[in-house]
Amino acid sequence: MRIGITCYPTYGGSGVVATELGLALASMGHQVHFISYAMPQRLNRFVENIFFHEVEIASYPLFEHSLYGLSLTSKMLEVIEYEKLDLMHVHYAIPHAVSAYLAKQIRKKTNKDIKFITTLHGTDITLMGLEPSFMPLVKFSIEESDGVTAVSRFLKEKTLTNFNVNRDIEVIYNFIDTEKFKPLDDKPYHEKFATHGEKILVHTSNFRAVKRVPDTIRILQKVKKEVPAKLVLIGDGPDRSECERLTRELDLQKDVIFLGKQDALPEILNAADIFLMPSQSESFGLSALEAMACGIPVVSSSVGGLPELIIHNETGYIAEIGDIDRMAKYVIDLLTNEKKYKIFSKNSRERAVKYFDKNIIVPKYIEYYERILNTP
Ligand code: GMT
Repeated sequence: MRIGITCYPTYGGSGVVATELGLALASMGHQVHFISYAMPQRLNRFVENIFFHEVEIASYPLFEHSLYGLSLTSKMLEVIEYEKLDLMHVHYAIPHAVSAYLAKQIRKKTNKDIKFITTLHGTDITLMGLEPSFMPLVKFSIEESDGVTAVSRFLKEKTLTNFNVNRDIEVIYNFIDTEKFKPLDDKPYHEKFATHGEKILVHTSNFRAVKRVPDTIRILQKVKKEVPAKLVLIGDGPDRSECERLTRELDLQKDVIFLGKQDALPEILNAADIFLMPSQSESFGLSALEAMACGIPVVSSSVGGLPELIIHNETGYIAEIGDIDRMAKYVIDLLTNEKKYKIFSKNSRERAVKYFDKNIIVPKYIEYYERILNTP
């Protein structure tokens, strides 16, 4: 197949899923054309069967604000026509699904068609999509997509109820390469972080309010009262300054390590003992899955799709949003019970391999593409 993929190219889960999907499809011989305003983060090398088409953003004194959605439609039309695409797959509804819809309508005018599939990832449904100004547009683009997938059962249900849509939505979970994300015998960074043999807590995100990163620092403060521990924070975003301020306020500068954005995730995750995900909202929790595949138990909030990924009392623990006392208690429990820790670690890895490996999930996307292409 010749597939066009549009996603946000930045350090977020939807971009990661789209890029890894494109890479997997290309390795199977499909031709994949990424269409976005920048090269997706994980696409930083030459790969056979992968092509990148940059959306140029028109500038003109009259256009005080970017016309990205329209420029994207124009680029989609060009790539669909000249690269003879069979299908467009857009990730994150706003504005990608609307741009694809427009491209489809424009092609129809010349008696040509292009089918497009929209994958809903999270805040396009649970946060941004609910803004009154966006809501009708998101609802419309979901209804008009030829196919729609959601990354968890939770997200599918939210879409059907929040937007009052009546259509099929296929649940296709996030996936990872469990050969890349795996427990390593050699843990090169563990001693660098744990200079005095401390336990290591890790969190990785884009530091948006929805991730509740300050909770991880407060959890560390409580854990440290019982177990020597440090917190490694990976990623960057709007809440980082507040997190650095909180770290100073709690006098934890020596115990919280801000790494910023990092590429060597499997190696860094392998330095960890526990992964924290205290999110306000989380449709799936890709970064928790990455940790689980490395054999790191996760302590998280009970929101969204997290209970579909993390099995309470088997692969980790789940607590109410903001219940940092309970989350800290769970962390201490795991860090002070070696036998239990080993079982949770093994369960985490096994669950990631059995249910969320790319070799299990990518074929589900291909089957779905074929189903949509074969639907009249
Ligand atoms: O919805 C977002 O915040 C955007 C998205 C991203 O690009 O970071 O994250 C979502 O998509 C991921 C991949 O499907 C999911 O694993 C994340 O749980 C989800 N984030 C939220 O729901 C907050």
